[in-house]
Amino acid sequence: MDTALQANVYSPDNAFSGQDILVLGAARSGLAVSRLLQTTGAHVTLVDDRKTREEIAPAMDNPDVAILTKGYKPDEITAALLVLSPGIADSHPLVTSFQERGLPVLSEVEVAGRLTNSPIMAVTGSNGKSTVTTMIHHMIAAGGFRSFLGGNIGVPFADNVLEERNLKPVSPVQVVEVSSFQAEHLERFKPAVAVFLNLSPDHLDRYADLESYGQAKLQLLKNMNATGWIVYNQDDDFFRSTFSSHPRAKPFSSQSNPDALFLLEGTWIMHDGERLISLDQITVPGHHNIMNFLAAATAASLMGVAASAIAMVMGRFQGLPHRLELVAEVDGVRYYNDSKATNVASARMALASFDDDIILILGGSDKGATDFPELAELIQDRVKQLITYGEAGLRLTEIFQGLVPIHFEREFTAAVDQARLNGEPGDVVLLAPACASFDQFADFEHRGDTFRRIVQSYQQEKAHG
Ligand code: UMA
Ligand code: ADP
Repeated sequence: MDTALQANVYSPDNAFSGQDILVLGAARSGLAVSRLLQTTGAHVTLVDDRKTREEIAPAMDNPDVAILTKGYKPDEITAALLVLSPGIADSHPLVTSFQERGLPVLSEVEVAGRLTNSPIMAVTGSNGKSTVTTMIHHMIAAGGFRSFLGGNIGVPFADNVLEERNLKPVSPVQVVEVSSFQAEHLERFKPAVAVFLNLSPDHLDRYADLESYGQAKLQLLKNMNATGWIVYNQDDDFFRSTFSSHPRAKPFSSQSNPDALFLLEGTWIMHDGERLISLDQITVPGHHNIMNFLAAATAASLMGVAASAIAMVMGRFQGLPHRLELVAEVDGVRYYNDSKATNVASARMALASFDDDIILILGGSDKGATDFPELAELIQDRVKQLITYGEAGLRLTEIFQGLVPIHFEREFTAAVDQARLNGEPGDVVLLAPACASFDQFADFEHRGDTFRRIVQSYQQEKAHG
């Protein structure tokens, strides 16, 4: 089998040199892609409709990037190419204006992808992207490559491409988490390996339906030719129907499958008909993390990483913060931070990872069209008390009324305190909110860090009697 490494390298493209480019959105992606473009000789203007010059200037360390802020006049815009930050939808007037004039609109990921000649490993799906991207990154590094980890995970891909261009390391590989937003406005992006994890309802405030959300993710494939590899979840209906007869697609699955490179058999992960690693040696919780390992292992193996290096990473991987993270045990109650469980599918995985006696904290801001009742069966089976909070809290209370005892608190802190009041030895307090965090927090990390701080304050209280 040919490895993706030999197959899918393509030339960097400095065609942005001398071009007049407008970058929309002066946060992580916009700042990073502006810096990158400027170093390739482009004339870059960074525009943000919500931030002031004073807010942007300290973060924009390149004086040659011009800045426009709210209140800018349309005639200040002379660019012939727009680069869009992922958080900004196509309905933005600047996008419409460029499109109406027939001018190109590209995503940050597209631009960065044109400026590297390294193999790109792209990971997409509704849940597990950051986890699998990080697993792959460690496996690729264990295989002797210089692995760059970036994309939706928080470090812009453009920053990593700039670093790679500066460092010129031996054997670089760009491992990139690609959200559906980032997969919009791709034109020539060409991963060596593209991983498709799962599709479940999410971001339905931006997409008309599940089909168009799924189609956005499939944009990753646009330029994959006879040499790249696809890794897909055979247990997922959408991706199975898309890829099952594709000649360059390798499945992973919890079922036995002769085409899979790595398999789960009983309590072993198998490779090439042999036992690779026992599940006893794996510390991250949940069956979904075993599936994540199968996906990551398949992708790393397609890049030529040895199975022994892959197994070593499986044995050492500790999971990421805010994803089913054990924060502490206080008074015999274990507190798990799964603040990143911002949709129903991930909250289901969290609930399925524990037997019963769960005190579940659910709430925050609803992302739109969320099918919360899908949680009902697991809640009824495993949850002894449901605590709802925030903007979506009362709606959640109404939905699950009668199934289990429910308590509503408007404030997050009060919700966690309520969980503590109800906890008994052996219980699990699980923050798996199935909602976004934005009603009370800057992001899911802020919510998870707040949870951690509250739980640590319980520990300190105990320590000081
Ligand atoms: N802005 C405007 N006009 C508008 C709207 C926004 O000028 O009409 C400006 C804002 O003032 C702000 C900037 O645009 O300055 C925000 O851009 P952004 O939302 O794209 O934020 P970034 O910091 O660049 O972060 C993005 C991703 N954000 C989103 O997709 C919403 C980050 O993913 C990603 O880590 C980062 O690029 C680096 O690649 C975050 C995310 O929430 C984690 N992703 C979603 C998810 O995981 O569910 C998809
Ligand atoms: P993403 O980057 O896609 O949001 P993360 O790895 O950050 O994915 O995990 C997000 C949430 O999904 C966490 O609650 C995590 O426990 C859960 N999760 C991780 N892997 C999977 C999976 N394969 N299927 C469903 N949920 C998952």
